[in-house]
Amino acid sequence: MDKLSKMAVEKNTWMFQDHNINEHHLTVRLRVIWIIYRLQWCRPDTSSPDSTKNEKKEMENIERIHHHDTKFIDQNGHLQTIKIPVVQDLARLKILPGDFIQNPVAAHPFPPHTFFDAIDMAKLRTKSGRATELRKLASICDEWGMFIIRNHGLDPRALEEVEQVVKNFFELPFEDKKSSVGTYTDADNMGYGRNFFKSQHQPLDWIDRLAMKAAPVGSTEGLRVWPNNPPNFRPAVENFVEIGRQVLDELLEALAEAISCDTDSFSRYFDPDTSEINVRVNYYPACPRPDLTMGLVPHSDASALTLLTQFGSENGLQVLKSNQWITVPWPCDSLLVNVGDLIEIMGDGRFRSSWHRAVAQPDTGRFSVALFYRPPRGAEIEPVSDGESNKYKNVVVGDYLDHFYKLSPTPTKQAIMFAKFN
Ligand SMILES: O=C(O)CCC(=O)C(=O)O
Ligand SMILES: [Fe+2]
Repeated sequence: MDKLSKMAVEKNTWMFQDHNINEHHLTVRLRVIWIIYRLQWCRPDTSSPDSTKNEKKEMENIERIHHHDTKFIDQNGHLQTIKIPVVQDLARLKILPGDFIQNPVAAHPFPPHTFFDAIDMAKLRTKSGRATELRKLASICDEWGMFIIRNHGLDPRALEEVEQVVKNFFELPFEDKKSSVGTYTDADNMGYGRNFFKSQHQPLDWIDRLAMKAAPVGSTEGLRVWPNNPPNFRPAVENFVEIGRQVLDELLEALAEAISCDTDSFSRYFDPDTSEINVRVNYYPACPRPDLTMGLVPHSDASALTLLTQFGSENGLQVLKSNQWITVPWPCDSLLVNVGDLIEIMGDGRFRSSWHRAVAQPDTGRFSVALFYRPPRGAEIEPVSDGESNKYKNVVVGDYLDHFYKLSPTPTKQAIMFAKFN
């Protein structure tokens, strides 16, 4: 039996243990044998007179699934390529392969919504309203590590255009998507394909994604990073990046003021010509069993701030809060800002980056578009100080990013330890 199939069988066996079913019971034994026979595919039970027909259909379906050639650096430092099924195809066929199942099964319910006040950027921009809004900002960040913004002034048509080009891109046939974006020869996690991938033993996320470097301008010239189809993809996303950057710059100042630091304490590391903005489009197609898999595994962002818009569904983002995963009550018509690890370092821990994840939905697809904003790689961050000894070290952005990506994904928030004094 090949490794993938063996992993799937182990995972399916796990499901039975998890549900406390007596493994010695005859029916369970039969079922395990049946799963072994079906190897890696986890699908609704097809033990019926039609099963041979279903098996045949299943084999035909499997042949219709495209694969991403996913590159990663193995433990010996060698560049490897592995084929991973395109989730959009799996969704169309309503199948969840065993290697998308979390082990142990991440039986995550969809926790109840809680109230999540939004930061009113219009008030933040007034002399009289700023102080109140700053207090709110500090308190929401403290509680959630992320916040919603409203009245931000971003042209709604610009956001609609982003939604349109993203949907148009993912509606293209697989081969057109591939040829629209081009291929990548390294493992820098850019382009159309899989999310960050580290090892063959890692459960796969229910996600197809498209990632580009949007700033500094010119960072991807010569590389076919931007889709050329739909033709207005790049201008629409670049426009979002530029107007999003203005809001992020304002928020960097507001966050510093919110903890009574100099206004430029965070913004001083940024430079319009050299700061980086990476764009990641996350697509979580409707999933036949969202309770068994994960859209995007738990992580913090390796940014200073991340600006996010979403469409398709509202219930995909969860944040760890008091050791419980909570669905973020984030309406589609507002934008969300995530505090990233670099702000945690800049603020000497006064702000904590959020530990968050995304789950797929049973009957609707969901998209999010994230702008990851950070200083240039060469910038050295010196955490703010209140006269006491600092909790975080001076860190060069590029060193932190190298460490973050070498370590990730991790089950808990570990990368940040790199920047902390013990
Ligand atoms: O899909 C989402 O809402 C979250 C995406 C995210 O966390 C990321 O791209 O880093
Ligand atoms: Fe994230």
